[in-house]
Amino acid sequence: MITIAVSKGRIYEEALPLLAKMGIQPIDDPEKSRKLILPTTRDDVQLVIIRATDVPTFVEYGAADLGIAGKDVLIEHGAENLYEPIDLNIARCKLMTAAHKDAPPISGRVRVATKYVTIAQSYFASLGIQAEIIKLYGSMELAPLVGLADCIVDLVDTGNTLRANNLEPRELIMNISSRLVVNKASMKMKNAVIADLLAQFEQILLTSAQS
Ligand code: PRT
Ligand code: MG
Repeated sequence: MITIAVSKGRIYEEALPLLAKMGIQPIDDPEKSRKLILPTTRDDVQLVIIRATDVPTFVEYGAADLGIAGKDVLIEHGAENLYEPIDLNIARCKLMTAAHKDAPPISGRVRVATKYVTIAQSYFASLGIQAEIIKLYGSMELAPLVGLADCIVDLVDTGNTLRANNLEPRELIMNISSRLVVNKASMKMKNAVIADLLAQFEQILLTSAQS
């Protein structure tokens, strides 16, 4: 059995068409069903539905053979213990700094609210900016509005969330997309099946890039 870890929401929605092209279609809809393990139309493949930030952990420990996770999550978690063979180019967005639209440019000493503590720390260090990082688990946009932080580090797609809160994007830290990750032991022990799945993923990405 091959277990693939995926999170609900945007990654699942964008991964589904790719998986379908490989003949892997979940029997239940995870947005409706409460099941956390979803059998698929391929007898030897099942999906486990978990939080986006938990995907690297499940794959690292071999609880899932494969996983789909955002580059943001992989960097923040540390992905040395995983293989990351394929950029699936889905769930794309930008990791950026953002601040109140009337706030001065970021400089000197700053307070930064984010859930990406590790990325933010090394980003500001690389610029020689002294940053005090405040870890939040959500609603980062609120922090500058209530005086908790001077700026935030967060994902931006359309920019609507920032705009709705009188914030504006400032500096691009990195472009983000979702990656296929593989457990290192599975890669050896289940090599034939996994190599075949990787080749199928690559073929599908190639075909969709050409069309
Ligand atoms: O939601 P939950 O707390 O369960 O977990 P999560 O937020 O980690 O999961 P999810 O499904 O929201 O995001 C999973 C992955 O999708 C992330 O790790 C990214 O790699 C990727 N992704 C792509 C995004 C976005 N685009 C995105 N826009 N993740 C989050 N957002 C959020 C962003 O944080 C901000 O709140 O959407 C808002 C901004 O969107 P715009 O369009 O208003 O700019
Ligand atoms: Mg979310």
